[in-house]
Amino acid sequence: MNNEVVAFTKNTDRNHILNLLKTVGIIVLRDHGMSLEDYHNWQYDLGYHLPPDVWCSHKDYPLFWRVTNDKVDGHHEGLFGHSDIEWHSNILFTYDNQEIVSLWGHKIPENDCSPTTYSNSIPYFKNLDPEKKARYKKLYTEFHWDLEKAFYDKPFDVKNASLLLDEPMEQMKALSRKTWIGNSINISEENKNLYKQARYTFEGRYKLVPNHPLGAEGLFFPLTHICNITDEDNNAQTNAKEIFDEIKKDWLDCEDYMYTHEWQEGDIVIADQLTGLHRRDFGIPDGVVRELLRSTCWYKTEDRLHYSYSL
Ligand SMILES: O=C(O)CCC(=O)C(=O)O
Ligand SMILES: [Fe+2]
Repeated sequence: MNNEVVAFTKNTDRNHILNLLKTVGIIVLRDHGMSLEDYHNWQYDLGYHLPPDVWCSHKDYPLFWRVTNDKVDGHHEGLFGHSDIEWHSNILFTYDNQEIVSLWGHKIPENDCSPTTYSNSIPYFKNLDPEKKARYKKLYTEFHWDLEKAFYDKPFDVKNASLLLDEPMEQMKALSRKTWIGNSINISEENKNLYKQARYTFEGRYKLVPNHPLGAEGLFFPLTHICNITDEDNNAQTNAKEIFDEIKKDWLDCEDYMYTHEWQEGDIVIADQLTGLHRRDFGIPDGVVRELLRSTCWYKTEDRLHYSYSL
C-alpha cells in the first residue's frame, strides 16, 4: 500500500503536527526533546482543553488524565484501568467531543505486553473509487447506546473496560454535560461565541464522512455502536449491514491500515478522533504497573476551516 498509515516525527512545530493530523491522522513522537512539563505546556498550544477536575487528573500536570491500573486516589484505578479495550474513538456517546487524543508513555513495564493499536481511515478513504466516496459522503451512521441494537457482533463490554464505577462514573457523567469547546480553559470569550452548543445524546446519527474542521477526508465509524446506515432523508439503506461489513473488513480488519505502538517511556502518540479508532488488545497483567498520560483537545479557532458541527 502506498499511503502513509502513521507519521513518525521529532518535530514538535504545531503547524507540522496539525498538517500530519489532517493528512495521516496518527503521529508518533519519540526522542522529541520535551520534558513532561514542556509537553504539558505544549498541549495548551496545540488545542483547547476542558478544566481538569476528575478523580484521575495528574496532580502536577492537571491536563493529563492518568490511564493506569494503579490506584490513583487510594480507591480507584485510573481511567481504563486494566482490561483490554475494543476499537473506539473519543467521540462516542456525544457528537461534539474533543477531536484529538494524545497519550504519553509514562510508566511502561519492562517487556510490556500492552501496546496500543491505532487505525485511521484517511488512507482507506483515499483508496476508494470516486463513486463510492461520493456515495459515502451522503450517508449517516445511526448509533445507539443499547448494544443489543448494534450491528457489531462482539459488542464492547463497558464494564470490561474497567471504566467507571461509582464516583468516577458520576464524575464522567457530570463532565459529559460540560463537554463543549466553549467551556475550554484556554479559549477566548470572543472565540467561544463562534461555536454552537454541544449536542448530548445517547442515540442519534453521525455523518459517515465528517465535515472535518481541518478538511481531512476519512470516515467516522463508531464500530461498536452503529445500528443502521441511512441517507440524508433518514431512509435506511437496504444494504446497510453490507456497507458496515465492507468498511469493517476492508478498513478495520486490514492489518495494512493498522499501527501498533509498542510503548517506551516519553513516547507521544497523537491521533485524530473524527477519522480514526484505537484499541488496547490485551489487559495489563497483574503485578505490573502501566501508566499513560492522556489529554484530549479540540482544534483551535485559527486552525479550523469552519466552526460548525463536524458530524
Ligand atoms: O491504554 C491504552 O492502550 C489505550 C488507552 C485509551 O484508549 C485512551 O486513553 O483513550
Ligand atoms: Fe481511547
